[in-house]
Amino acid sequence: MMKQFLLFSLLTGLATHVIGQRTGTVQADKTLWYRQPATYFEESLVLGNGTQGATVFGGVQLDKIYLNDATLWSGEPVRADMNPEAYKNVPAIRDALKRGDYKGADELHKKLQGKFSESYAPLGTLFIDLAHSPTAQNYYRQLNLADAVSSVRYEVDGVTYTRDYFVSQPDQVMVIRLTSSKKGALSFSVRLNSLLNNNVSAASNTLKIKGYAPIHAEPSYRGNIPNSVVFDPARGTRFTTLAKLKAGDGTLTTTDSTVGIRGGTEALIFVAIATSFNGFDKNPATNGLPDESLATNRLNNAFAKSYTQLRQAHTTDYQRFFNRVSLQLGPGTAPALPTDERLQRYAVGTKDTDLEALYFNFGRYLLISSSRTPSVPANLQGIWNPYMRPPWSSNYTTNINAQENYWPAENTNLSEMHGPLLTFIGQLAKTGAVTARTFYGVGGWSVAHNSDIWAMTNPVGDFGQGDPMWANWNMGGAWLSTHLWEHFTFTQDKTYLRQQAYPLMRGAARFCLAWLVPDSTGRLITSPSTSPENQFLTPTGYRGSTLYGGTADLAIIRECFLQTSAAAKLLGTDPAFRDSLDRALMQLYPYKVGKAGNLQEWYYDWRDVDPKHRHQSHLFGLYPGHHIRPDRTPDLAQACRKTLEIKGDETTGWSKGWRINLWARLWDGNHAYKMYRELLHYVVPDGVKTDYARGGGTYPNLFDAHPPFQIDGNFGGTAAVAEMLVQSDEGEIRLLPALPDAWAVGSVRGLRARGGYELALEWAGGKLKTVTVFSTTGGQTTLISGGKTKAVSMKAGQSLRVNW
Ligand code: FUC
Repeated sequence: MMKQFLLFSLLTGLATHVIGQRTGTVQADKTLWYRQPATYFEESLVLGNGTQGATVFGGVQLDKIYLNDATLWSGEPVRADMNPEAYKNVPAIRDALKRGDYKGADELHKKLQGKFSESYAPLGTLFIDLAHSPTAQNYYRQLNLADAVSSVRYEVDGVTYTRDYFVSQPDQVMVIRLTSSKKGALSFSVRLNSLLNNNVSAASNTLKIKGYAPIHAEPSYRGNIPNSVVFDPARGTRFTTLAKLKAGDGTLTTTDSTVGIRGGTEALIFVAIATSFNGFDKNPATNGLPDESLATNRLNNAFAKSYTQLRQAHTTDYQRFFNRVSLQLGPGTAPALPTDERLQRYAVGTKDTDLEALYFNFGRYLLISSSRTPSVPANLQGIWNPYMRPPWSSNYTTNINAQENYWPAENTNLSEMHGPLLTFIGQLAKTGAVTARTFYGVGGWSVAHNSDIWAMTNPVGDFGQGDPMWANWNMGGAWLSTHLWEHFTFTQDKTYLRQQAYPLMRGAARFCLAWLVPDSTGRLITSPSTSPENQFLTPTGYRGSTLYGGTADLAIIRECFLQTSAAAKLLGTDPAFRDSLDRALMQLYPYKVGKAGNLQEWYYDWRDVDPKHRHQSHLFGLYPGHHIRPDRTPDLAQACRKTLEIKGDETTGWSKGWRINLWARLWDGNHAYKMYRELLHYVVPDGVKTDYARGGGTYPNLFDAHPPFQIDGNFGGTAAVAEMLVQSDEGEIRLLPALPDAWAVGSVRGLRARGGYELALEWAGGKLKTVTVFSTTGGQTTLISGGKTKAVSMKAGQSLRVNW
């Protein structure tokens, strides 16, 4: 894997605040803390080892911890050929569009629909009932991003009680340590429950819950339709959760459904979880993994170790990733206030650069904690979901959300965490080949706007019930394939490019090549097309979704072709295919600038039904794509800026995350910063309430509010901070391209740039002072900052410091 740059591997920020051990200090940019337990999910503190997740409420007399496992979903392997003759409707839709019959095209488009995705399932809840009075003094709760441990401390009747919680990747268990300051004052019992079909038992010091996920769960937005959640004892993913107590002292207590300690001083709770999920194409009931023995082995292995050993292994593992990057955005301005109070002060305009860094650090923490399961990427809620029918099924929404989760993966030096998405793409290519053939009548592979753990790729809508506005978009494969190339450009791993990435990129491009048709002038367009979730208004007043030549489709295809062609060239392979891509690129229907100076979203200069719509997929070429840039395509960049101005800044969380990146790519640091502040706008926690109008922001636990909670905004915002500080392509690295006035002084170490570089920057007075470049693979690049350029040529493993 990646060689570590000595400069960056120096452990930073090790002064951790470990409550149980009473050492160290709170770090304003690495500690989330509160003076009260969580009431709402959006106040809880989340932990995870990339597969198992825990949501800690930290209550005084009753502590509640939601448990999750990334591999527990409703359903079973998808039958991709669910609508085998759907493609036969394509010519009729094209004809309707040619006639200008947009209403007819919208109706016919519904014939290209299949089933809805399955749903991420809630595994269960662990309760700790504490046998002391409910009135606590000096309550304190924290999540320490420096070591990925959450802690609670309070006093009851003069006794200090503490709990430390972490979910270990190396040992595959959750560990909770409970203490009391007075000998024998710790008495508690543990319960487990689950919304899923389950069975609880207790024996000696171990609780066991066995259960299984539904065979089907409908998206929550479909409301109370019949059979919205269906359990079948013979089908679906099984799970086992075990909770086992280890007591330093005191008496062990056991009932039918609880285990506990009476009169102890220190105790540990071990929680092991396993599911039968055995891959997207294996039946989890008949061909599943042995969940019970997996959980038992994990439990026994961890149980044999000491707390110190387990905690040390957890911290070492986590810090291997987290400590790669450190960020200072100015002199520390943070008051010693709880995180929720800091957010509220920030919302009224108070300066808090440490809070801005904390949000960035938290985003990296979330990716390390939610994305370490091969082929199972972080979903809409990462891995943290308590609901049977979570918002939008907590699925993979591939018209922006799943991809946005991975925007910080490469540039913030968490390339390994990109892995689950990259390998998932390989599975999508398999079901997606069936989708391409049966829904569109072409080769290659494609993904529509939703997916799930079963790698479903079909357009959703329950065979004609869905609105084409969202159901029929089919550019998910082409968009996802750009992640493969991004991974290569950052790592320069040519073997990966040749063996894994290129064949998949080629398949995505092949679908697009075959799906394109000439317009009346011979220019290549998509038909039918939709522009993610927005609607047009035709001159005759029809509000529609289905059209030909939508700009977003063409922008994504353009990027996909440019990258696939570049990959073929680099690998010296596939000349004929590369030729066909290059020819198609020249024939693509060009971008158009509309009357208002905006980048046109539709083939014609039609009005939008909602000009402030949250999606901005037609700006794909500016970000996450690379083919629109202020210096290379100034007119198009200006049209993108105009589009963003027309849209305004008030929008949902993920959309703000995206727009900050777009403003950064327009090299407008102050506008990017304005929107970053708005992303951190305090949102009152209130459970699951979907409210597009209320505007996105941040809950007390720093979770992104769509609203409701959706993790993509966290990741979009994290990526954007890096994008404001460093931008790169294969030939150049721009340092501080979008530095806002508010971050006039600062430093960052460990960000990555395309071409295989790792960087450390220091700046003051809004200008770069020094840059240290480390090259992992060797190569040439040009450093650019503040109107100066410097070409560098480096050997693999070389490090170069430049005083700017
Ligand atoms: C898309 C967006 C919504 C939401 C959902 C999960 O449909 O338009 O805002 O983020 O995905």
